[in-house]
Amino acid sequence: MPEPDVDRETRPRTGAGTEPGTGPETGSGTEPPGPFRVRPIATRRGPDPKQDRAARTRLLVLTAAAELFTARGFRHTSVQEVADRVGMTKGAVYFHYPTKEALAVAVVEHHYARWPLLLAGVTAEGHGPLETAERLLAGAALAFRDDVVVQAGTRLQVERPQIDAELPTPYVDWTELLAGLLSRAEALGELRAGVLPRTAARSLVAAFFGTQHISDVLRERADVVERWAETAELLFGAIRAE
Ligand code: LUB
Repeated sequence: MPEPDVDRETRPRTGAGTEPGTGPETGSGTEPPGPFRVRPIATRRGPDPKQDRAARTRLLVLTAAAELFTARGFRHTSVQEVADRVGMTKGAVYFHYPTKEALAVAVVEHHYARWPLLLAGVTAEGHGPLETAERLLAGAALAFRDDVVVQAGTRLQVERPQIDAELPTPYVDWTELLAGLLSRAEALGELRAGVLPRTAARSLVAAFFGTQHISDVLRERADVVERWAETAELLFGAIRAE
């Protein structure tokens, strides 16, 4: 008999997933869909203090939910606990996120919205594609250690069978991003002969996921950066051309 969800008796669910305005504010909404297909959110036209305050409140609630989801998981986190953590009423939280599922979807979307920012930063450094892939994953390891929204999104993706909402498909965007970089590396002769870019990309994602998970279970990710660095040295050493 599955454990009761501490929050199942919440308000009757409105629309599946999340309400408009609860996902990450992402740029102009016209970005071409690429890896980490984060739902574009209606942009704000000009300074609107009321909307800015609402956006700040949403982020406050989302961060509190991320802290609780990371520590306790989806089932054992109640919307009342999220409200208490930010000093709001449950009703006020529901105004921004109509269900706990909507909160979970928003947290996972904010998790993925981190990566285009990381990608832009590393890309701006102007390294070759293989070096870019290596630095991207090293940057991700730092985020897994230090960013509670990244940590919460990861736990929620593992608990997705318990969450009655449509969550983004995990792992596929990182695989696509790395496969693209490794294909370019191959074209530039940066890859060892016989290394298949998409195969190597899948292996890197699997190794990264495993490394961060083990570090989480054993050390709450305190050593994830060091653990990934040693795994990355092995894997990139194996795929890099002599
Ligand atoms: C990454 C997680 C945790 C993959 O892409 C994803 O969905 C991921 C969350 O589900 O690790 C490794 C880069």
